[in-house]
Amino acid sequence: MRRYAPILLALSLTACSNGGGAKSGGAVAVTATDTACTLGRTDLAAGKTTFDVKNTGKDVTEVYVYGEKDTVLAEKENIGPGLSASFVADLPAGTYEVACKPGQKGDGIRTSIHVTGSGGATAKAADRDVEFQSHDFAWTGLETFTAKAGETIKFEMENDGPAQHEFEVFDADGTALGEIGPTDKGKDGEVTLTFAKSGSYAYKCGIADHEARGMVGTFQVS
Ligand SMILES: [Cu+2]
Repeated sequence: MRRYAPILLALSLTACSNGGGAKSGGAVAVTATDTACTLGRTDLAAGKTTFDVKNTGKDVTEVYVYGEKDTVLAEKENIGPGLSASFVADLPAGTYEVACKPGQKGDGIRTSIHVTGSGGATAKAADRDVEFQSHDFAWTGLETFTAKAGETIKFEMENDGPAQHEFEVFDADGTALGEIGPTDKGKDGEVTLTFAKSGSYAYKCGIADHEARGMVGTFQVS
């Protein structure tokens, strides 16, 4: 940790000298219809931002924040017609895409967002990488996985298929931490997560009935 301190200091000084533009805070309104995904603003300050989603369409929708290679940094699923839902993304400086997915499928309707300043949970470099495989209907390589509180882990999943699979992680309170989104057979997916608290964390595949078929598990953070 110590060796990063000078870099973080430099970034925060830069952010201050850039003026107030990136500081405009508050929630980002996302209006999702069956054919559009409109964001209240696309310039965000680094750190935690709440996305307030309103689904004014006729279809169930979901909203994702994607990083590089479509890494899922935050998401909210199952937002019914006429309903609202909120989620928080803790983003470091960079360019991302917000996608609404009417019908909860496909690549979604995407808008680029720009984040400036210092902060954001996923800015941390991973302490270690964990590679594992998914297949129908289980994962291989996580059997003995444990972590220490405060650790940042980069999970790299290779999907041996044949079906698409996901890897969703929840903390001891049941809060979604992040996920590797739907990954096709033969493809790789990754997500970097920081485990702030100790406890029993759960993971599952959110596709169709895969959880009921056994794609669910837990690991301990001590
Ligand atoms: Cu699956």
